[in-house]
Amino acid sequence: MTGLPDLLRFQNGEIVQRAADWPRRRQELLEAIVPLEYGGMPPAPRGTRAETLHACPTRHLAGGRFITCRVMAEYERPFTFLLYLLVPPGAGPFPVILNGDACWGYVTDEIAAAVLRRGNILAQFNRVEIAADMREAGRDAGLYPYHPAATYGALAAWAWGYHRCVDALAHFDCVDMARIAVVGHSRGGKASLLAGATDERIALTAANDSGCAGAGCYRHQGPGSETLADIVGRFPYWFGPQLAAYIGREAELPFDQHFLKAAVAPRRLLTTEALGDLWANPSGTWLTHEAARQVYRFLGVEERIGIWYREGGHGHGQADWEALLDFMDWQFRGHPPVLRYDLNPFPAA
Ligand code: GTR
Repeated sequence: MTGLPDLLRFQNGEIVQRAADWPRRRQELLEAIVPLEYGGMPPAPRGTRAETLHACPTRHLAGGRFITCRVMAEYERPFTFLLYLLVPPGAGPFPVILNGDACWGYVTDEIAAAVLRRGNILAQFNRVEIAADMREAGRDAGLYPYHPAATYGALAAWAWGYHRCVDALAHFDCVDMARIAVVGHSRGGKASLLAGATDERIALTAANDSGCAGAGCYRHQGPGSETLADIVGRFPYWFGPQLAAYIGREAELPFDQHFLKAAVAPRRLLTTEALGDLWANPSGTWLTHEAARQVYRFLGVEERIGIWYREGGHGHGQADWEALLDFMDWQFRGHPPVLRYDLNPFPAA
């Protein structure tokens, strides 16, 4: 239909017949996409510790508590970074939304209060503590010196950050480990999608306007959308070293971005998109969504994958967060959905 590689056929040509075969196919998908596109994942540490550095009430944020925590990934030398939790009043355990984009500061007090009012913890970390988002920073800082022979790029390092935060969240009694959602915007959404695809502890994966190398599509470039040449040219350090070889040969890639989406199945997946964000390829994103949805249908959980488009341009604002909160309330709490998460705005596509 779309010319995208088949998700429900093993590499040896056999058809995936039963839901019980899905974990094996999922593993193939990850092996096709993660090393080549993202340079592989950083090796997991021996363990992860969480040290609470400070806890205090907030006056303005829905009566929540604010906790600062140091996450310590145990390698020969520990690698540490900070995780901030905003916890609603009460004992919990509460679902969590984990966002890695603290470097951008777009989470307003209104957004934070909305997350808490619905009984969720808002957890945030700053992914650039793990790998700088600067081409000139090289590989001498952040996590890279811990694994000198590794080839992972910044997106994989940021996804690793989500995973270590999940480790750290397990140390908090107020956290419901069965209801952890991750989210990120744009390059942060590429990272949250990779994080959710590669860690089955994450119950709900969300990505906002993640586009090229996120929820987008290399084989269908909508008008004005970012291409592989564009992204690798400007941000080579986000990726594995082999990806650039496919510039101009995208049809030969052994994956497209529907692989990453499908690797989240049967867990929950939501992408939030903007029709005016042409750079992020909203129409190509619909195609990878449809392809991944076939897997959810095959597994009998079609309602667990959603996509939501709004008017307007690139950004992660209140409306995008509300769409995620509604989806979470539906998926985690059984509240009837307020919005539609299956509408195709490109009926002719
Ligand atoms: C752009 C980049 C996109 C997207 C965006 C962002 O410059 O080309 O892939 O990641 O930045 O992160 O806002």
